[in-house]
Amino acid sequence: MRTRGFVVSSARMGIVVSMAALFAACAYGIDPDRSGLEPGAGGGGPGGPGGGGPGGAGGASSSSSSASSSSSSASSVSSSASSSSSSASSSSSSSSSSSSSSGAGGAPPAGLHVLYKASDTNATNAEIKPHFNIVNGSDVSVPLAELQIRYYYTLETNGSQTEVFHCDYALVGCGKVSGAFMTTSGANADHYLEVTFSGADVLTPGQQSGEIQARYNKMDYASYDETNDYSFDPTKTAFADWDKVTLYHNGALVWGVEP
Ligand SMILES: [Ca+2]
Ligand SMILES: [Ca+2]
Repeated sequence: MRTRGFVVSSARMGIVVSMAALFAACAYGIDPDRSGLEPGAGGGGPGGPGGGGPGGAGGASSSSSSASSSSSSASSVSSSASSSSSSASSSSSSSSSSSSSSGAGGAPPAGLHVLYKASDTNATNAEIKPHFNIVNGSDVSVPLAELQIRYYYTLETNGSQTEVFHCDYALVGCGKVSGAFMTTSGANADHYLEVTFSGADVLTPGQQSGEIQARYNKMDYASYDETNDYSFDPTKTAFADWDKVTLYHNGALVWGVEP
């Protein structure tokens, strides 16, 4: 009984051992699978994040490009804002943009003109006060120093024949504005005041010089008679185009009609 029982038991042991071996084999067989999954899981890992990454990156880049496009539209707004501010400052500090200018030897830029205003409408007193505002209606930047304004009149023979120029105000600064008196001939004109500019200010397309308030008188403050002056128009008490005030670019007529 004991022996048989032992045999049986040993046989059972054998079964147990063989089953243990099977389990061990199975367990061993699973290991490779597991090790195979690991690369798979590893591949899936990188694949997931990798595929998601680029996709996410693409989404991110599209959102960033839309962000950049909105920022570029923002910059265009700011550049237009800066251009409007530069036009507001009327060429006071735009010397750095003096790149394009009109060719020195080329045709004068078309579209430049000068606005005129009669600040003193009394035609028979001792002062003449023409105010000007140059408008760059051309498509190129023009250095202010390349422009000249002429205001024509007849100089009465009473009193001093020497005249004195004053700049009462100029947006660009009166230090950059000069006035000279020249003789000429024509209907209602034997003299003209020529206003010239110095400095590096540039009028970009569409920009204005801003107000230039000129005034002049005879040395002894003898009276003028402006009723016979070519450029005088007492009806223009606000800035307006006036073709009897002429504008030149490097000495070439670009606006107005000479007497
Ligand atoms: Ca006057
Ligand atoms: Ca006169």
